[in-house]
Amino acid sequence: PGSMQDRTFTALAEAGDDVTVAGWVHEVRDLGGIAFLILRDKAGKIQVKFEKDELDDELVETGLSVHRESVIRVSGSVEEEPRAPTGVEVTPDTLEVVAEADPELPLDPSGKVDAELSTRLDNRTLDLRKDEPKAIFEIRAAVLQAVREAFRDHGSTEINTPKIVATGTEGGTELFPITYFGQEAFMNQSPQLFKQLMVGSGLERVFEIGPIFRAEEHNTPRHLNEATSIDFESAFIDADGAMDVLEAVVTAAYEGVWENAQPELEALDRADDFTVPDGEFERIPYEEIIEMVNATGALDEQLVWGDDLPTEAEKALGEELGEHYFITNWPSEVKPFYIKDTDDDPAVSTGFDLMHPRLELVSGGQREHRYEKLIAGFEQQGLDPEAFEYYTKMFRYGMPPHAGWGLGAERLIMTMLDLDNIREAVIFPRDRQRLSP
Ligand code: ATP
Ligand code: AMO
Repeated sequence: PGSMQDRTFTALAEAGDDVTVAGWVHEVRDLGGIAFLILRDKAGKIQVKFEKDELDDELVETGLSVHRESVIRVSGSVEEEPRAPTGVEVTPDTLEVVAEADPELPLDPSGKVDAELSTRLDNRTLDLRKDEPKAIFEIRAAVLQAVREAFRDHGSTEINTPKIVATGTEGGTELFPITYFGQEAFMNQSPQLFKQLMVGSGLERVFEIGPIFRAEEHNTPRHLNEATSIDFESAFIDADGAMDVLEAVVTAAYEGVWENAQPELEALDRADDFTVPDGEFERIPYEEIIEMVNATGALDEQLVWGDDLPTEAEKALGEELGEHYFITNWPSEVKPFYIKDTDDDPAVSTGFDLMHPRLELVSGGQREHRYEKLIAGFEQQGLDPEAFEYYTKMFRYGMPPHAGWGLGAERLIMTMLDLDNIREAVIFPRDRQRLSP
């Protein structure tokens, strides 16, 4: 047994090489005089050939009795073999069982037997031995890398804000309370207030990719209790400026996947119909959206100004528009205290959402940066401005106009890959029923 480093990935084994490969027993096929073992690793699979007459009996016995999904290490010579799945095969000199797997597995990583999502989530280690689920997380990594690069290209600094906080920001009912050395505290719902505080600092333009926690009571295919939020906030831009950056970031995410994750798109059977957006999404004021929804006739009752969009309305719009679109200028009353009203009409806000035809991806807007107006906004929403003093105080020391948004990473991946359930985009999702693993 050598060190783990001196193994070769299966995909790099070429005819003529002497290699050591290590990985999982994907399959064993015993044809009598000859038998094959398919060994799988991160990079792919390779066939190991057992010509029983030619090999040491003990080696053959070990290789053919090992249970599926055990970890083995094989050293041998690689030869060309057109009938082998990858065109080459290994004739083993030594074979070592590194870690034996139980004969009974809770799910079948070879993918021959389908498993329920809950079984898959309970056994993610085995589940992510399969190409499709594994591809989702390689793509997720490509998305986050592209997003980071796009933010950097836009002069934005990555920050990390606290996840144990003293106040909520997105409505009091969805907070997870915790105790913090005898004091009331909460899991953070959004980095909203902290990212805003940073636009008034010397950093000016910031982004964060981090967890948000929401005590959503309902169990839906598009809500998580712990999600990953991609947040942006910048000094000296308005809502349109924030939407420009959002278009660039979302487009970069699609481009990054297209350029760096082709094999994974193929594994998910998405390579043929994957389209990178053209970088501009239609910006439609809420007022027009209401008319559009009413004109579809999809709802039993007509929407009126001030209504939130029911799911059926989002669905009808998605079908009509067929691609990403913005809903801008939401009524002020449905948006949180930190969203600025338009200058012309205090009933109309600068708040916007980015919609995917299937669901909402992003909320954002220009922020109220004027101290007196901010305090008045708290009072209007029945919040005690004193509890937020750590935040409001800084608006007295030079807070520039600013805008930003929050994009749910899992919703981005879910819509990009057309996944049915948002849980597919999280390795270990948190929902009403699921606290472990
Ligand atoms: P719009 O009217 O669409 O908001 P603008 O050209 O009027 O655009 P300004 O608010 O005048 O934009 O801001 C000037 C420019 O500086 C903008 O393009 C904005 O993106 C950029 N900017 C603002 N803050 C930063 C920063 N911290 N780092 C880099 N660029 C920044
Ligand atoms: P909002 O509450 O709309 O806005 O959240 C922003 C985005 O985060 C995602 N998201 C979720 N994803 C999965 N499960 C959830 N329970 C969940 N909740 C939210 C969605 C949503 O569009 N502070 C503002 C943003 C801002 O104005 O900058 C905010 O949190 O994709």
